[in-house]
Amino acid sequence: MRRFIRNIKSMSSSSQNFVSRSVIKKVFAKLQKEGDGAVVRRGISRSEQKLLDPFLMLDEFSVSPPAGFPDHPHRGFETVTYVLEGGITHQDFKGHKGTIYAGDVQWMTAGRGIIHSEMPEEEVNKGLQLWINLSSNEKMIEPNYQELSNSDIPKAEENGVQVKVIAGESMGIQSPVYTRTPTMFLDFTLDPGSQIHQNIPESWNAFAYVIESGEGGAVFGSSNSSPVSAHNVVVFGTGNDGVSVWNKSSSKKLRFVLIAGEPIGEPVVQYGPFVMNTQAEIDMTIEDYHYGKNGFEMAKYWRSQ
Ligand code: FJE
Ligand code: FE
Repeated sequence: MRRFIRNIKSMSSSSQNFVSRSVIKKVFAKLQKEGDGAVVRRGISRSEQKLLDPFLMLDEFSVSPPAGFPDHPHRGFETVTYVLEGGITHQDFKGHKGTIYAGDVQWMTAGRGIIHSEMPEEEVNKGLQLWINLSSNEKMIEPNYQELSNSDIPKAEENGVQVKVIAGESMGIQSPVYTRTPTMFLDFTLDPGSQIHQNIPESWNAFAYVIESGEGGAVFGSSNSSPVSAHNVVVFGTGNDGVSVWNKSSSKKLRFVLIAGEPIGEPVVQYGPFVMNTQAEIDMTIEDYHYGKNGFEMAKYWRSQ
């Protein structure tokens, strides 16, 4: 009931009793090479994994043919690909194939194993890819896809704020995505001069990633904190009601994603695209991949077209 009352409060423009989390770290996502000739801005990497459990990686990608992410494996986590411009075609070793375009989301549970390619469709292809860890009892589940086209994603607008609810709930609307690790993934656009107060469960880890902002526009946590520019990850401390955000630009919209999740609290051992709990499990995964076992049966035969 208390949670419900708070939600109502967060939806209204008055915010007298809303206590925002504060910003504990900012990380500028530097350019780096990944895949085959592709360039990504990596906002979350190993150094943020403890602070941001269950999140393992956030890449803002920009890729043009012939560059891309050709055949590679994953095990032990989920990848969420959100296209901002252009399109990405994926093909996997089980015959799954499809293209997602601007505004579409692919929520892929790699589970025990996927081998796939992710290649650009158009001249300019941009988006975000988030990696979410799975708990030890879900790392070896069957792979699964949830694909949402732009029109399937619930949207709401209120007081100059638009939200697309990719996972979780905001402004009283809910995403159809099933999150094995409880996750909130919201895409906000704030008109100049507008503000939001978004509830987040107290124990969840949370961050924002600024996609675009006018000079001095993006203000997080408290209205007098220093503004954040585009391509920065903003890590919030836990506790309190959620996060407050202001667009202080007088002319430009502010667009950012707000992502939060329930921490898993287990050891993380990562070897590139394999994420398990122990080194022994990583050694086993490398062996499974090499010999085509325990979910990687098709590894020896399959190549993308
Ligand atoms: C990867 C090789 C890869 N960031 N952002 C090794 F190709 C990849 C990989 C990606 C990726 C794909 C898309 Cl569509 C967007 C990405 C990395 O596929 F993660 C590792 N470790
Ligand atoms: Fe991949």
